[in-house]
Order: sequence, then structure tokens, then C-alpha cells
Amino acid sequence: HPTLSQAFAERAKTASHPLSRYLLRLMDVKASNLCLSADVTTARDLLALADKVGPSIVVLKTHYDLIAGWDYNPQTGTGARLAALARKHGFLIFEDRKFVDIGKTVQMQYTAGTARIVDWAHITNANIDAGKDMVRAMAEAAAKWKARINYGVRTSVTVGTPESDRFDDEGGNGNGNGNGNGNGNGDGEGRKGSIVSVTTVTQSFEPADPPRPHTTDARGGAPEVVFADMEEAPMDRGLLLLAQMSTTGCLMTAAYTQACVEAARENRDFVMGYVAQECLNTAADDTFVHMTPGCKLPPAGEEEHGPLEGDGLGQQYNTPDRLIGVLGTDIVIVGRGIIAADDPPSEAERYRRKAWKAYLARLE
Ligand code: 5IU
Repeated sequence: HPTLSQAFAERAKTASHPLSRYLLRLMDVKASNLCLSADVTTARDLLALADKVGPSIVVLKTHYDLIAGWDYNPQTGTGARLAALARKHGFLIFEDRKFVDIGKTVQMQYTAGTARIVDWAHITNANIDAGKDMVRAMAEAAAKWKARINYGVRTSVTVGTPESDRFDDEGGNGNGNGNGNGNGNGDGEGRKGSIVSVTTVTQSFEPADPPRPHTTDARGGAPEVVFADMEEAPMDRGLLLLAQMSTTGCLMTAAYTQACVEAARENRDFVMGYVAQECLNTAADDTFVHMTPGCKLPPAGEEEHGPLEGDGLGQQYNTPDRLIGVLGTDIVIVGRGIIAADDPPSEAERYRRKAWKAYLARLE
């Protein structure tokens, strides 16, 4: 397929999704096609790791639900702090949530509830076992979120202490953001369960304005320092379809994978691409991006002897060379290969160099 021999910088011009165009350009500027799977267990470790490894990666993959001490505050919480690190170092945040349910439920899980994933994760993913309509449901939810974040008027009602639940006038669909974090009436002084403040937040972004630095941290955005020539990340959200998994005995059939390809083509303005084990672009106008987990390198200095060992729990590994050069993925996702190393930042650099070399070799 043409995307296999095309430079990321070229694909950045033609990709159908605005966030893919941004990501491909970022990959070119940072010379990186590495995603860190930040599977650590505390919010403190997650933020420290993101800050240290940030320079080497273009995507940070999270599982917010395995993080102890995740702070849900939309202004100052873990999501907002990750988004600030994403701007500082230039990477996108990918919450590996693997949504799967009826359309209405995934809309609510994506935009509301505890974590309000859409607020801080540029990218998330979905398993489409429940049928293709749920992709459209998520696209709709993201579009609504974007309209609201850009020029909405919101009223948020803060109940109880800042840590307790919040609700708003839209039945839990709003952002709950703004200045209503229990201030105005004395931070945290309110009794649990009583209304301590009601704040109307009016935002004044013009719809036609080019993106610009935001005052709210929870939105993701462009790198501030390291890659000052990159414009602001577009205020878009993207979805990756879970087309194939890396595990032994994976039950996803070829028909399921093909349904993912069809769903992607039908939702080009929301679906950026796939989490898959090989390139799935086949039509001439497919511009999807592929990310692949199950990636490891043999220890530094050791030659590769045959297939890499799995983790004993179903995970199987391939080298960046094989995933990028032979199977045709774009971005490799590495977790324990980096996290369990003595020095994760330098190990991340080793993975970045290998994966980038494999990409350059593919262009020849
Ligand atoms: N992950 C996989 N395989 C998949 C999918 C997701 O391993 O097919 I979809 C996730 C699980 C974990 C990370 O968060 O990617 C891989 O971590 P390790 O590199 O530590 O195996």
C-alpha cells in the first residue's frame, strides 16, 4: 500500500483526520514513531514517567483505571496535568479504554462519569463487537464535546467538597469545568452533599478562529517549548479501532477485522486508524494510522535469536524491525520493555532509534 513507502511528512498532508495530520507531522519533527504504554500504578509515577520519557515519544498510552490516586479534578487533576506534559513535550494522550457497549452507554462513559476521558485524552479506542453504530455514537459525542468546549455557555453546580461528585444542568453530559471547583464559598468548606457554589462559565472562542493557546489545561494541545514550530494540536478527538490484538488465541476473526476497516472508512472524520498487528490500508484512499502493541527488543548488546518470549499471560512480542518493516505498522507501543528497564528514559531512546530506523528502511 502507498502509505507503507510514503514519508510521515507526506502523509501528514493528506491524512483524512486532522489529529492524524498533526500526529504524523509531530512524528516527523521528533523523529519518533514510539508510543509509551505507561502502565504504572500510581498517579505520581505516571506523571514522573511522562515527564522523563516525553522527549522520546509521540503518544503516551494510559489505562486510567489502573492508576491509584487518579485525581478527577478537571482543572488540576491527573488528566489536566498529563495534558500539560503533552504540551510541554509534544505528544498525544491515548487512553486505551477499549470501549464496548451500546452507543448511548459509550457516549456517557466517554464524555461524563468520573474520568471524563474526552477532556484529556486526544485519542481513545473501541472494540466494535457490539456493532458499527457505536463508532458513530462516539463520533457524535466527541463532536458535541468539541462544540461545547469551543463556544459553549455552561452552568456548573458544585456540590459538597471539591473531591466529591459534581453535576451540572445537562444531566451529567457537560464538562463541569470552569471556575466552579468549590471555591467562592471557601475551598472545601462546604458540607458534603450541600451546594457550595453555582458558576456560569461563558467561553469566548470564536468558532472560526485558528486554534490558540488555551487557558484551560485539560484540553491537550501543542508543545510549548521543545517543538515551538508546531502549531497547536487541533481541538479534535480521534478514535482507534481495535482491529487485532497481540495475544495468543485472540478471538478476533478476519471478518471482525474487516468490519473494523469498513467502520473506519465510514467514519473518516473521527476514526484515525487502528490498533492492529499489521497494515490494514488497502484502498488507494486509505490514510489510516496504525499503532501496534506487543513490542520488545532483546536486551542491549544481545543478538536476536528467533522469536521473543511472551510474558506467560498471553502477551506475545515482536521487534520494531518486524512490526514496522515486515508487518507495516506505523507506531510501536512499548510498555514493560521500557518501564521495567533500569533507566526508562535511555531505554525509551533505544526503542525510538530502532523504530525510527525501521521506518527509514521501509522508505527505501
Ligand atoms: N495492549 C496489548 N495488546 C493489544 C492491545 C493492547 O498488549 O492487542 I489492543 C496493551 C496492554 C498493555 C500494553 O497496556 O498494550 C502492552 O504492554 P507491554 O509492552 O508491557 O506488554
